[in-house]
Amino acid sequence: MTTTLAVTALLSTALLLLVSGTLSDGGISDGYPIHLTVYNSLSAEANKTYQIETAYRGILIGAMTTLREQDSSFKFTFTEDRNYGPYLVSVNGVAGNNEDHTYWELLAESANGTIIRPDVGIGCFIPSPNQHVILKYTTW
Ligand code: B12
Ligand SMILES: *[C@@H]1O[C@H](CO)[C@@H](O)[C@H](O)[C@H]1NC(C)=O
Ligand SMILES: *[C@@H]1O[C@H](CO)[C@@H](O)[C@H](O)[C@H]1NC(C)=O
Repeated sequence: MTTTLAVTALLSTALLLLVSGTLSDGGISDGYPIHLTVYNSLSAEANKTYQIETAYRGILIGAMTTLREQDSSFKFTFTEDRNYGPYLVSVNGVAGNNEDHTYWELLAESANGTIIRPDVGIGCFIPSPNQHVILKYTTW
């Protein structure tokens, strides 16, 4: 009887620690907006900027997929690379290709205004709240 009680007490404590541990990780957090600019540096076409709602620490491709569902003026296609995940092929009907050495480059503005080139693709990049993300059609 005493053993059962002791074990139960121990288990409850463990469970309590587990729960409080999870909660101190932040619990359930809200998503946030980000800004996405589509910039074709190889044409005179005007930039397009969209505001997207992301999940809390969600990946960029998820926010892009939501935007595509909500706004028919925004389109994109990608292929799946086994090592690096989704490769962005086209945005709004404009596709990169190997012959012309064109591609969609992923850029992001950091908090101090510097434009960085993330070292991962759209399937791994996690935009921060209100971050300005740029999809730039360019050459390599
Ligand atoms: C050349 C190259 C490119 C070229 C590919 C041109 C071409 N068609 O040949 C260009 C300039 C287009 C490119 C673009 C990008 N790249 Co790159 N690229 C490389 C590099 C230097 C060599 C790849 C290669 O030729 N391998 C040999 C061939 C035989 O193997 P392969 O499997 O067929 O290679 C293909 C894939 O690597 C693919 N690819 C290239 N880059 C990327 C990036 C992503 C996210 C995906 C899914 C696929 C992919 O294109 C290659 C040719 O088809 C590698 C680094 C390295 N030294 O390996 C980085 C590398 C693969 N690229 C990387 C990145 C981050 C990018 C960009 C996201 C950069 C950016 N911020 O815009 C973009 C992709 C954006 C998009 N549209 O989705 C990272 C990926 C890391 C990761 N875990 O996500 C690497 C590892 C470099 C790094 N920074 O560490 N890249
Ligand atoms: C389009 O956006 C890019 C990246 O933010 C910027 O450098 C460029 O000046 C913009 N072009 C126009 C015409 O606004
Ligand atoms: C801006 O911030 C980035 C990291 O977010 C850093 O690497 C860079 O040095 C900073 N640049 C300036 C001018 O402060």
